[in-house]
Amino acid sequence: MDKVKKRSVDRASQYMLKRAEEEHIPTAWDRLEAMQPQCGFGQLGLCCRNCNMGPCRIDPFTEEEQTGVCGASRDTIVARNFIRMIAAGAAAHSDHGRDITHALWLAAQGKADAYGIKDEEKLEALACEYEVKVDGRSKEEIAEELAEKIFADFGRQHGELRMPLRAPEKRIKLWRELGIMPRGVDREIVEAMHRTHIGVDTDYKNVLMHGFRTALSDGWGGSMIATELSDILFKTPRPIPARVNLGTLSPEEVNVVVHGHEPTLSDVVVDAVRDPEIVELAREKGAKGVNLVGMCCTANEILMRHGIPVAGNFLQQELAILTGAVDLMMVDVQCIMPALSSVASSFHTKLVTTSPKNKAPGVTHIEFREEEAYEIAKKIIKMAIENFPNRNGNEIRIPDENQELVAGFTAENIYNFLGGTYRATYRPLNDAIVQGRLRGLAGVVGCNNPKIKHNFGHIEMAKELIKNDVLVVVTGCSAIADAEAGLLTPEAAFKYAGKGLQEVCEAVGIPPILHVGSCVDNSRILIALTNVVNEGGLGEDISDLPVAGAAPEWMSEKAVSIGCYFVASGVFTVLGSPFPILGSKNVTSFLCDEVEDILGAKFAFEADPVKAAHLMIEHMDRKRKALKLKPLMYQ
Ligand code: SF4
Ligand code: MSK
Repeated sequence: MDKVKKRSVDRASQYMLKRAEEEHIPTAWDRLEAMQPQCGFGQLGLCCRNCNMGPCRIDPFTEEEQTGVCGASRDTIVARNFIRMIAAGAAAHSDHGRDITHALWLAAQGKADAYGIKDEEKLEALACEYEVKVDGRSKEEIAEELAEKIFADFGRQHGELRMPLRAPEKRIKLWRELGIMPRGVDREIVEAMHRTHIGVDTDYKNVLMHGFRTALSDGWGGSMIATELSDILFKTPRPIPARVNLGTLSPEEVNVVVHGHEPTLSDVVVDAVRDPEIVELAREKGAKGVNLVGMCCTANEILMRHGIPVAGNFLQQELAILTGAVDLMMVDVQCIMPALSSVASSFHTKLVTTSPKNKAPGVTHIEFREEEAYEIAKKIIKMAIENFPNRNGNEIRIPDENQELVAGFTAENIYNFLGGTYRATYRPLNDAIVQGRLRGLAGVVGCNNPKIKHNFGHIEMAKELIKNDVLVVVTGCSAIADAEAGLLTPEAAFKYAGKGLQEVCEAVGIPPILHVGSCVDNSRILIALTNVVNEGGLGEDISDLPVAGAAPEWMSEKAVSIGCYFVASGVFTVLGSPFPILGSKNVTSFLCDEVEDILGAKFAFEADPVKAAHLMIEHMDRKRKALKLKPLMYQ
């Protein structure tokens, strides 16, 4: 048992890891072990294979100024590799945003029956921002023109992206002065690839500043578009109770797991599992019904809007199949381990890919088209039902872990819960910070990574922050980790929060940690921070606020982009493991020090989540001092 306890703090995951060990089914943890020692050049960012004169690698131990064949220095190589990670992360989020725009565009023309305009108020507000005429037009006409204008933001050749104009004025001015105001979403990503081609940008600072611009085109562009249009199409979340962990799988029902990121198909699956024909078919096959659960960020999307249970986060995807109870796992894009097909082959589980962008050898592919979303959803669920009788009863081992949570917080509804009942206002939140009831705000986000004990970083950091009167917002796999530890309930405030935060939570009945959605929904945090600035009393820019961000268990390139758009927006950000940049002292000191004078924020790396929380707390205290805020009430 010791080995599994070292791998995860979550009891359900430990239970499944034990099974994996007994049955000799390798998981990500075993593959990480087998991968040791990992490539030191790669870890330090010192390997370049951007052209065929290479690959070139720079000796990290030599004092000599070594270069690649073309003459690229270690600084250039490290900076180039780093911004290619940003570009890939920004591309993933933004392509997600484009797909949602496409669904809205089809729905507006009546070409995708499964979708409709679910939040008209938000549609109209966004239409006004994009200068789309609203008066006297149908919601479909408005939505079609809005979708066209948003498509144009992806490929914009002139001017600036629209959504960054939501940022505080001072920040926009800074971005313009620095020449990093994002232009077209696709343009910034393409330019990142161009600049890092052999023989282009060799000034590491110039390379990195473009990295920030690329990241901004994600956070204030592609991701924000994904969030806003998903709210319009699938409805804006409201606080909603639900359940989490592998114990949400049912021994008596057909279990369908939706995994990945995009809500376009999964949101329709939510309706399809309730279709009488589906329910009847499930009964015919001897099941009590169909149990839909989510995994990773697809889970967060349908949890936030429909209260669908969450089976787990990134490192639990293989473990879900190891229960033997998953009849079908359908996946779309991002964070889907290629290993799933081999784990599934040890059980009766059907794995189905649905995106033309993500197929896997030997895996059933049922291609998703928005125009036939409902029929496709039903086809996949029927396949799951047909597979139910193939379950081997003796093989089923579902852990008994099934925790309550509350999700569904947004930048818009936070103020309702913090007391703004008369008019939409962040005043009560700002006042709580000004008066010292709350120390500040923190966003803890990002993935799991088998290099770090599963969920440990997220949970310990979140607990330390709330204990110190920091209101925490969470997204992605971090949110799921905290939920599994029971931290996303109003009761958690009494158990873990400091007295000031407890009072705030008690007054309005919210958990001390607010789940604000999937990875693209980190854009909600940017909006919430802007609202805090605009409300007044806490400075003129996001970098003035007593706030901080963290990704204690990050692994994906998207997390690199997220970290960079937070720093570029003025948020001090701590990572649980370093970026692969330590091969260049100059790049490291630029990102972890000098950039603070330029952007008002920087990165720090700290593996111990409690120490990392204290770096965030110290930062908040410095900002409180600079703002001359009152001392904390209870600390
Ligand atoms: Fe080597 Fe330069 Fe080619 Fe990179 S771009 S592989 S450093 S020659
Ligand atoms: S799913 S990007 S592992 S948070 Fe968004 Fe989780 Fe990270 Fe994927």
